[in-house]
Amino acid sequence: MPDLRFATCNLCDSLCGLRFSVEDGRIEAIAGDAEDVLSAGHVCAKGVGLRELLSDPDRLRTPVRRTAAGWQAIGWEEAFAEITRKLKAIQRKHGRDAVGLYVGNPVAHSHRAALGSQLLTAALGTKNRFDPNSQDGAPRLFACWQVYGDALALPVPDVDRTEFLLLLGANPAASNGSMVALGDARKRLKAIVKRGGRIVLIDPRRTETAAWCTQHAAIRPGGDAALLLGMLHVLFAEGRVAKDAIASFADGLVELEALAARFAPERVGPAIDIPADTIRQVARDFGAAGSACAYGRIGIAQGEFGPLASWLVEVLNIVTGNLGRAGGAMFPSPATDIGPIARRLGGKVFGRWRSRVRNLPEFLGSLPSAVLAEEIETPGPGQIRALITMAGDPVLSTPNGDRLGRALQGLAFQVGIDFYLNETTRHADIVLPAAHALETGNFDLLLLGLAVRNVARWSPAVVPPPPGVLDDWQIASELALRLRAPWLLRLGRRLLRRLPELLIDGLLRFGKYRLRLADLRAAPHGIDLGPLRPSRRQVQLMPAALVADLPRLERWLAKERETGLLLIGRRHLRSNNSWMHNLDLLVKGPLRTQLLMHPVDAGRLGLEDGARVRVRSGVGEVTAVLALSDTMAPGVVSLPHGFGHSSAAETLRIASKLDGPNVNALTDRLRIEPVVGASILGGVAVEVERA
Ligand SMILES: Nc1nc2c(c(=O)[nH]1)N[C@H]1C(S)=C(S)[C@@H](COP(=O)(O)OP(=O)(O)OC[C@H]3O[C@@H](n4cnc5c(=O)[nH]c(N)nc54)[C@H](O)[C@@H]3O)O[C@H]1N2
Ligand SMILES: Nc1nc2c(c(=O)[nH]1)N[C@H]1C(S)=C(S)[C@@H](COP(=O)(O)OP(=O)(O)OC[C@H]3O[C@@H](n4cnc5c(=O)[nH]c(N)nc54)[C@H](O)[C@@H]3O)O[C@H]1N2
Ligand code: SF4
Ligand SMILES: [Mo]
Repeated sequence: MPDLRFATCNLCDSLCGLRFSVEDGRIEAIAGDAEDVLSAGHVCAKGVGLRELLSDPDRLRTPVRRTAAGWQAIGWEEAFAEITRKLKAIQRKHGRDAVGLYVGNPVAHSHRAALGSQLLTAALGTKNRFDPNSQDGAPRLFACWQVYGDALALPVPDVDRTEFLLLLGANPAASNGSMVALGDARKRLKAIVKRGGRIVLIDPRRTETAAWCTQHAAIRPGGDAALLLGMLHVLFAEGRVAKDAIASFADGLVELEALAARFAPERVGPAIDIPADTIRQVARDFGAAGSACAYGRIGIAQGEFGPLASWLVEVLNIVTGNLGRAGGAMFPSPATDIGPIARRLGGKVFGRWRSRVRNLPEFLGSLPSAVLAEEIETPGPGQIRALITMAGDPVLSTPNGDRLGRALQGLAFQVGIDFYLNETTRHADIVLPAAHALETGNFDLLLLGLAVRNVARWSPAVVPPPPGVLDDWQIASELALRLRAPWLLRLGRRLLRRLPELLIDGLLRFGKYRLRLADLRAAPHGIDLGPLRPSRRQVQLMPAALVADLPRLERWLAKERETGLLLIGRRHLRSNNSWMHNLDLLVKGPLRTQLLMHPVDAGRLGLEDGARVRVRSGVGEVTAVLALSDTMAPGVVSLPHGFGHSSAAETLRIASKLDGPNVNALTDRLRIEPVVGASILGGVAVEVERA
């Protein structure tokens, strides 16, 4: 008889509770946990694919060293000793900043990896720390910091009660939601329509999510900030702004009204390809709904005006009286509130230091990834000579990634901490294998604070790690202490190993619900702490740092339209950023990496469905298979990111056979929005021709 174990999937923000059948220390089957307090049985193909992930023959199971004769297995002691010696020598000779650190997206879904990466960051003491925020969340985190005074104050849409949801640049039918834990995106969004509510989708592509919505409007890439100003114009002009209700906690209302007055729908409509009448209608519907919430994600964050659009989403929710009320945009009350700690440590979170070559600002402790290659390539004091990557693949996930791949070869020393020898870690001198969260136990510190119900959930280890494999906390804390405080290691690795759980227990005990980790351990399906609670906080509607970027938007609106094609991204349910591509279960079936193009554009270019095409941007070119699709807005084409594994033929034996290019060979590291330094990865001007 197999053992049943319950744990949360940590692959995406959805936080599905899964049921694992375990026999002889191996996972035999995975299903959704029908009793899970948040997801109630939901699981997607990736969650089922966790079984293949853990047993993937290409997964690293021992530290390895790159030699002229290929990869050589080495022991942990040898690996730790060599890494410590090399990093110390480089920092002693060239200063702390000579060692760079890239901490990738999966770290956000594992408390042991997250805490380990923080300790390693502190031990390295380098200004050259990087993470995916500048490709992802930075515009929204910056906007929320400006509006709510706290970069961790992130409201989530109260989807279970809302009457009207406005989705901008999000495709939850593929991503399962982002910066919000929905448990079951499909069920929750479909329920809105089922109970008579509406969902309006703003996206240049009529995506899989459009089928769940009551209305879709195809927007010109980058147009969301202008659209939102057009909507605010209508709401103010028609007296639908809840002025009295918000006056006591919102600053800047008068100035906001004056600003919105300049953006009549008739002015912005032609520039964003959405008719003025549609802008008016969506604004009126939003304002008239009993409750409403706007929610914007990657499509707006990676756009030309990511911070402006992210700011205006918050503003729209606030001025319609939907902030902190049921059915609106609400602040979760998680069992562990890291906000107060972060605030105490925080203070200023932006521009405390700048990048050496291009003078771009730090945000929340990290520099924009777009400067990584130049910081490695450019000689002089402070040059990056050694790099550690932990759970990331910046060669595939950051702009001009192929150039970064070349720059890595000039490093004196590189370390990777990963399951795989991927396009980035394959350049490393030493790669350390990490255990998966299902092999160590996990608490999703971050996403539990962004769930659409207040829930608490501990995930115990489901199976043991492969013999001898350490987890991210063990690896990062060992390195950190060897670098800075080796004497602490003598206190005992047993205590050190348990430290993350002791910390979680402490956070729970001091949290709102006075829980203990033991309470969570005793509740395998999680603890439901109720629906989101109404709350109120002081808001700044017109933050100077964002207002300062409006003239750029005005110029964009006034500018003559280019006629070429604009490239946007796309996600697929069976893929996860740059990985999960080495699992046959997930990648088998039809090709999913084509360049999507509207038939009208293809006709004009004389291209037919299935043709191999060359896609060229200002910085690079790739080839892809063309697929004609009237889901695309004319003038807009789409490619998914995270592919381009062909160079890893020996170490990613399945992924390397996939026919998909590295889309970040086309994105430009110099294309940065000026507010927070985020990369503009959307709306890339490209030319397409037969290859
Ligand atoms: N299956 C799967 N799930 C994932 C991931 C994955 O790779 N695969 N990645 C995870 C991560 S790290 C994240 S951050 C989230 C992201 O989650 P989402 O934000 O939902 O990301 P996408 O699915 O890329 O949806 C972005 C949408 O924006 C549209 N878009 C592009 N440009 C514009 C524009 O200018 N304006 C508007 N309005 N729309 C635009 C695109 O057509 C696309 O449909 O997903 C997470 N979940
Ligand atoms: N053009 C374009 N570029 C994009 C995006 C886009 O939409 N368009 N999206 C951006 C976004 S939103 C993000 S978040 C980034 C993501 O980009 P990255 O930050 O590079 O993250 P991933 O691609 O998820 O990195 C996956 C690596 O982490 C390893 N890994 C997974 N789990 C663990 C773990 O628990 N421990 C360790 N040690 N390793 C682990 C995997 O084996 C894999 O090699 O990409 C960004 N890049
Ligand atoms: S939706 Fe996300 S959390 Fe749920 S099973 Fe799929 S990958 Fe895991
Ligand atoms: Mo992301």
